[in-house]
Amino acid sequence: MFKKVLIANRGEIALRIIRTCQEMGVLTVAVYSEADALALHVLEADEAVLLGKSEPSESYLHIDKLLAAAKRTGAEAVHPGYGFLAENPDFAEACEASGLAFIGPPSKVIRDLGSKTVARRIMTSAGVPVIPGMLEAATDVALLSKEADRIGYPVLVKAVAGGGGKGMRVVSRADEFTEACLSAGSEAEKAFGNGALYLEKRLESPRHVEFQVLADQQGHVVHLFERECSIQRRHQKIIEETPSPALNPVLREAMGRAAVSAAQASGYVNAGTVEFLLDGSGQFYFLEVNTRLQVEHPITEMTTGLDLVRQQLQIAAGSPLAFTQADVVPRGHALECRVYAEDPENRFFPSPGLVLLHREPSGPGIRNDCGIYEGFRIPVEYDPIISKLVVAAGNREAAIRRMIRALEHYLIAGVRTTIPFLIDVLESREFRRGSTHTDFIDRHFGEWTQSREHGDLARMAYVIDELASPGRISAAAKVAGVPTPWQRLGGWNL
Ligand code: MV4
Repeated sequence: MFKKVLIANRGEIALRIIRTCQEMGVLTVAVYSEADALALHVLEADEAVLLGKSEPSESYLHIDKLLAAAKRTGAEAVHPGYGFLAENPDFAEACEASGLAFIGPPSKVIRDLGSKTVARRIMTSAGVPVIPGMLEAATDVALLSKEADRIGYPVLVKAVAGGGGKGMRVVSRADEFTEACLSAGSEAEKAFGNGALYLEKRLESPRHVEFQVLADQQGHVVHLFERECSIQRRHQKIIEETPSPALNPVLREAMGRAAVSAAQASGYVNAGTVEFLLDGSGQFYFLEVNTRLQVEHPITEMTTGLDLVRQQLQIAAGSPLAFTQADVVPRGHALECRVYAEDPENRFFPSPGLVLLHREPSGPGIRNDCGIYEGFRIPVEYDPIISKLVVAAGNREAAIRRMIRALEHYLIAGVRTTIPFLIDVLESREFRRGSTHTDFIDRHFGEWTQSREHGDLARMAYVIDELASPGRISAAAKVAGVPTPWQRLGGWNL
C-alpha cells in the first residue's frame, strides 16, 4: 500500500478521503488555496501545501503546482476527488508521466470516455443499448440537419466533449435546428475548447439510474448496484437514493450486466459510474461513464457495507478485488440529501458566509459528510456545499422518515440553506410514491416558497432553543407554534 497520498481537492470530499487513509495507516497531504487556510481538510491532513490564490486556476486546477507539491512531500499517489481535475485526462497523464499513481482510471480511458461519441461507439460494439442517434462527431450544420431528419424530431443536440447538460439543446422542429446547433456549438467551444456536436433522439421525462462499478488491474469487474439520481435541478443532483424505486429484479440484473460490459469494453480500472436513462416503457439506454468517485457514493457504501475509497486505493496499489459479484449483497435503503449554502427561495442563489451555528444530527443510520464547522467562512470561490446528509434504514419509507428527522435536527445559522426545501420534497406525495423523474423538481417544485412548518422562522426558533438549552427542540416548536418533527411524523416504527 502507498505510504503517502496527496489529495488534489478540498472540502467534504478531501476530508472523506483523508478519513479512509487514516484508517489504512496512509499519510495524507492536503493542498489548499488562500481561501482555505483554515479549512478542515487542511487541519486534518498530516501535511498541507499552499497552492496559491483562491481562483481555481491558481490552486485546485493548477496541474504543475499539484505535481510539485506531490514531489516535495514524497507522495506516491494522487486522489483527485470529484470536480476540479478528477476527469481531466491531461492531469492523469501528467501524474503517470511523473511516476505518481493516479487513483482513478488510466488517462487513455478517461480520454476515450470523455468523448461522448467514442463512448457510444465502445458501448455499441459491446452490445450495451445506446440512445438512438449519431456515433460520429460533426460540426457541419447541414450534415447534422440531415441526421436530425433521419433520427426524427424531437432530437437533443449534445456536445461531444460535454456531459452534465452543458452545450445541450432540445430541438422539437426542423426550423429551430440551425439556431440550436450554433448556440450549442459556441457554448461547447467556450466550455470545453471543442465545439463538436452529435445528436440523440430525445427521450421524454426519463429517469436517471446509474450503476457503481469497480474494476481491478487484473481485469475483474463487479457492479455495486444502482443509484437513482432523477431528483435534480439544472443538472445538479439534490436527492439520491438506492435502490431505485423504478427497478425490478429483472431490470436490475440486466442493467448491472450492461454496466459491467460497459466497464470491460472500455478497459476500465478503479471506481466508475455507468449512467443510464430509463424510459417509461422500462427500456434503458447508456448515457455516459463518470470516471471518478461520485458525490453520491456514500449511499452505495451504506447499503453494500464497502468503503469505496479503500477499494480505490487498493486497486490503484495493484491489489485484486477481494470479493466477487455474488458477494455483493445490498441491504436496506439509503438516501442522500445535498445540503447547500444556497437560497431555495431565490433560484438557489449561493449564500456563502460565516457559519454562526452548526449542530449536526446524529443517531442510528445517520452519516453527515461535512467539510465545514462552526466559525468557518464558506468561501465564495467554490461550490457552496455544506454537507451530504446520508441515512440508511430497512426500507424506503423508514429511510425517508429518518432523513426528515435528521434534517429537522440539522441546525445551521449564518447562511441560508436548502434544508427547508429538502424537507418539503421528502414530504411530498410525489416523492413518497417514488415517482422520481428528471423533470420532478420543475414540475412539482418550480415555484417553491418556505412553509410555516419548515421555514426559517420555525428553524430559527430551534436554533435559539438549542443555544439556550442544547438538545431540546420541542420547547422551540411550542414557541413557534408548530408541531415538533416527531409529532408530524407520527412515530417511526421500523
Ligand atoms: C438526455 C435526455 C433525454 N433524451 N438525452 C442531461 C445531462 C446529460 N448528462 C444528459 N441529460 C439528458 N440527456 C436524451 N437523448 C434528458 C437529459 C436530462 C437529464 C438526464 C439525467 C438527469 C437529469 C436530467 C435533466 C434534464 C435532462
